[in-house]
Amino acid sequence: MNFQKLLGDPRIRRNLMLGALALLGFAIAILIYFLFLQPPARVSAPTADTLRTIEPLPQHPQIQVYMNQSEANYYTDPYRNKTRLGDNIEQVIIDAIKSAKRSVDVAVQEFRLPGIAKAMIEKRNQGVRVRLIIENTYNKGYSEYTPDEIARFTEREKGKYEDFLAFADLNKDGVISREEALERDTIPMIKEARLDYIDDTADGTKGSGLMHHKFTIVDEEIVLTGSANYTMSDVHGDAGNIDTVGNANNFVVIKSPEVAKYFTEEFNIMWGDGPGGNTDSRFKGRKPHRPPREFQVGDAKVIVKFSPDRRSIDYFSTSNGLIANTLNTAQKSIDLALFVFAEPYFGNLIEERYNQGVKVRALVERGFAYREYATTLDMWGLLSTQDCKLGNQRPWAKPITTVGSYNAKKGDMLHHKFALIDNQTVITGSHNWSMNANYNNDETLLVIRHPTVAAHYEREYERLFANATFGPTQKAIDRSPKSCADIATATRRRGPARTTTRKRRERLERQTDQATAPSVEEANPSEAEEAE
Ligand SMILES: [Ca+2]
Ligand SMILES: [Ca+2]
Repeated sequence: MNFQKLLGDPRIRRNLMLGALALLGFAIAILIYFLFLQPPARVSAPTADTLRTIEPLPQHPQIQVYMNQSEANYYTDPYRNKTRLGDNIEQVIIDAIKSAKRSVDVAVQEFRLPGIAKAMIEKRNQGVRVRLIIENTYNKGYSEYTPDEIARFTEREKGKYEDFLAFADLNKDGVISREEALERDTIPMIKEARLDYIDDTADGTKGSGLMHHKFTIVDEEIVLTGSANYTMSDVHGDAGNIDTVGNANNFVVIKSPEVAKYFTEEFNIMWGDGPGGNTDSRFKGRKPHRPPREFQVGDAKVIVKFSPDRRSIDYFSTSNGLIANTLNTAQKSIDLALFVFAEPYFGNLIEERYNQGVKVRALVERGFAYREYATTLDMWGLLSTQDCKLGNQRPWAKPITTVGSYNAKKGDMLHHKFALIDNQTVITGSHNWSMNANYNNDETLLVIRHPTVAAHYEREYERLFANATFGPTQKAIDRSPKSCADIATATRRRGPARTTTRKRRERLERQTDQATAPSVEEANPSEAEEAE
């Protein structure tokens, strides 16, 4: 039987044809699989399915809490397209703005999130009254700097500028076009849209001190506030560093017309008659003193205090006084998660509570925890320069081991300003635990009493505490003053702090209060005297 003869047989020919077709179909199927169906070879970011999440906690009906590093939720950051654990604080703000029927008032130190800017512009275009107050230091879009100005940037500013380029240069040609600026640079965006906004020079001053608020009011019914500025680094993470997930921040949404009206009052004092017109805006010490105001929000208590106060005001009527009074109520536990801790008087109070059997834990951003002025030093039994300066000179007699710093991802910081007392009461807001916040800046301080609200802070605290480093660094020990007399001598040799120029003092103050902690190594000894 030869081959020719085989092919001549119609049955065999048909079988061969069928076999070839089957082979061809199989080949096509494999081709389709490889071209279209195969999962991507490089899994660059975790997907929602691969992220480990824990059960979300119940929310209080009128006071919702969000944490941008929460492990009970995940989202995809719309700018870096990174899927990560956390609550999307920007989206919470956008959704609230989109729900507005009458008004949107935003007072935020630094405003750089385009999604929020777009939502505000859209609302304004629909006829809703939209107003914005920012800190004058940030009243310039990065795309608005001239090459000369960029060349004069400090290292830190250069870093921020690089992040902006990574964020805004959408077609990666090394240049920020007008179109790109209007997509990613909020200040040109709001100028182009002619959105009503002012900064803290609207009172006719040069804007000394910080307009440090971080709140949004919608329809004078809902207040959204917390520790986060409206920036990539405080909310999602740096554009130039995909590994970052944003500084650890907390955020609350309070649905209460009474609370919202009180925030609107604060906003209106700063706003005056708005852009142009009279210089009737009032910021910082020009605002009237208002003692803490207590509100009943459902079954929760909320105390609101706006900083700053003049130094002539009785300490216990100031924001720091409210913190002190609240710390004094502690019966079981005090947990601190603070960006800055430079208030030795709180150190004394907490030590007294500790001596009464209250459990004390403190986590401070590592860029500030080991500074000479930090109250963490006091808790470690070391003298701090701030302690000396206030004539306190009282480091803890029995130093504790539960004081340290949170090991944030490189590039991220602990930016909270919260305390949790007896797992029932939360102190939070924009107000850093410093004299500077109390006397120089526009700040929000909140005290919230409710277990459902407190549970969110407790969970966040345990997360932070599980990934922390405790005790002072050797450098901090070496550098801490051995006696306050040493500091007085050193100060005389250098010349008193008061002789520094106002400009320099303001710069140092800003360094202390912004989300810009230089590394411990960079700490400038002369900064210590100015740390308040
Ligand atoms: Ca470009
Ligand atoms: Ca200012």
